[in-house]
Amino acid sequence: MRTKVKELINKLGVHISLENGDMDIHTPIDGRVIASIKTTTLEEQEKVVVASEQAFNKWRNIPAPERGEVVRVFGNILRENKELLAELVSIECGKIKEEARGEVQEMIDVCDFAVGLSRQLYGLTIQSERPQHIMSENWLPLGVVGVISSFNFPVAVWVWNAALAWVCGDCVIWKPSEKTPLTALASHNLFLNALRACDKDWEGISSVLIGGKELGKSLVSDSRIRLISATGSVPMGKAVAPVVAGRFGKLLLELGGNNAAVVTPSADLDIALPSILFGAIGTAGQRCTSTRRLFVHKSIYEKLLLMLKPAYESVEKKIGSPLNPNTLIGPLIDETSYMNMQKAIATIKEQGGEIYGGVRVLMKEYPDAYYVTPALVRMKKQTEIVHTETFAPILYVLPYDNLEQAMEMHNAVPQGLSSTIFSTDIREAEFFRQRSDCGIANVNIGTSGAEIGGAFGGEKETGGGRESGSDAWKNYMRRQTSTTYYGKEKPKLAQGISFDTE
Ligand code: UN1
Repeated sequence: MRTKVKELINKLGVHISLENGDMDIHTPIDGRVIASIKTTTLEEQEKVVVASEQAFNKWRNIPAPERGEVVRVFGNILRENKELLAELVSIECGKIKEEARGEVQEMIDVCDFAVGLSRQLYGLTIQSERPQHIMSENWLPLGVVGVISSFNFPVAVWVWNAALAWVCGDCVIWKPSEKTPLTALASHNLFLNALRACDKDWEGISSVLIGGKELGKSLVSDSRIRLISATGSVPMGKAVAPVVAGRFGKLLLELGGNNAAVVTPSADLDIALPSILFGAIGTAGQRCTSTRRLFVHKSIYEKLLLMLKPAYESVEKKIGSPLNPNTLIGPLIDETSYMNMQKAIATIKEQGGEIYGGVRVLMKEYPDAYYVTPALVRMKKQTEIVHTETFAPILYVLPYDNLEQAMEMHNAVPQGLSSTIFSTDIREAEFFRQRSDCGIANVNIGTSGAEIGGAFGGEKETGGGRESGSDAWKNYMRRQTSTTYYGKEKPKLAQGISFDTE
C-alpha cells in the first residue's frame, strides 16, 4: 500500500518525503502506516498567516469573475484527476471508491457553482426614507479564512468552503484532520496548479497546515483569521466556539448529527428501503448525515424490519477493502472508533435494545483493521443512548403511534442536522417539514447525500452553520450598508430629526 500511495501522491504532483516524518499516517484498510510526514510547526504556521494576509491584499483587488476563472480551471483539473484523487481518498479515509468518486464530484460541483457565483455576489438597493438618498448593501471580501475539516469528508468540505471563499476574495488556511493529510496535500496542490495556470501563483491564497490539535487551537485563537469554519464533533465545536466568539471572529460550525427517517403507513416501502440502507450503512455510518434513527408506524414496524433484516444480512457479504468494486461497507476509521461503537453496543443492550450485527469482521489479511457488520437495533423507546451520536453504522428502529408523537421523539435529541419522511400523503409530508427542527428536511429520499446547491448545515448542537450552496457565500464576505446623498440642498436627517445649528 505504501508504494501505491507514493505513486498516487507523485501522480497528483506532490513531491514531499513520505518517510521519516514526525507524524505517521495509517490507512484504515489494513491499519498499517502508509506514510510518515513532517508536520507544520507553530513558527511555520505564523509565516503562513502572514503570507495569507499579504496575499489577501492582492487577491481582494482581482475582479471576482477573474477569481472565478481560477476556480473554473481548478474544477477542470479535478475532473482530470478524479480517479487518482478518489483512490487516495479511499485509501486514506476508508470510504468505498464509488463514494470517494462522489466526494471528488462534490468538489467539482461546488467549483462550478462558485464560478457562477463569482458573477452573482449581489447586494441590494434599499429605498431611503429621505429625498435624493439611495441606500445599498455591498458585499466585500472578508480576509483570511480558516477551514478545519474532518476525516470522513477529507476533501469535499474544504472545497465547499474554499471555492466560495476564493471567489469572494478571501485567502484560505486549511487544517485538515490529522488522519487525512495526504488527500489534503494532493487537493491543495491541484489548486496551486490552477493558480499557476492562471498566472496567479501567489503564496498565501491557499495554504495547508499539517498536524494535530495545537495547530487548530492556534488558528482558532488568531484574530487575523476572520472566519473559522469547523467541521467535526460537538465537543470540538464547544471548544472552538467560545474562543472565536471571545475575539469577535465569525464562526461557521458543522457538528454532529443524529439524523432520523420517519416511515408512515402511506410510505412506498420500495422507495424507502434503498434510501434507508444508503443512509444507515453508506460510508460505514461515518457521515454526519448518516441515518441513525428510524421511526416506523407500529402498523408497518414488523413488515419493515422483515425487509431490513435480509438487506442487512446480504450486505455482510459486501464488507471489505473499499478499493474492491464489489464492496459496499469499508472499515471504520480506527480502533478508537471501533471501541466507541462497542461501548455503544453494550449500552444499547443495557437499555433494552435487541441488536442484529454490530460485530467485528476480522479480515485474515488485515488483522489491524476494524471492519464491522452494520448494527440494526430494535428499540422500544428512545433511551439515552439513542440521543447520542455514535459515529458508526448503528440504526435504531423505533415504533410510533401517531405522527405527532413521532415528531416529538424526532426532535427530542440535541442534534439537528438532517431528517426525512417516507410518505405518499402530502399532509403528512408537509406536517413533517413544518415540525422537523433540522437544517435539512427531505421527503422520500434519505438523510445523507445532499446536493451542493442547497445550504448545508443544521440547528441546535449541529452548530447552526450553513455552507456550500444557496446564499452560504455570505459567510465569506462582510456586509456593508451604504447611504449616498446626491441632492444639492442641506441633507435631511433620518427619523425626521431636526438639528439646526444656525
Ligand atoms: C459530512 O458528513 O460531514 O450530505 C458531510 C452528505 C454529503 C456531505 C456530508 N453531501 O451526506
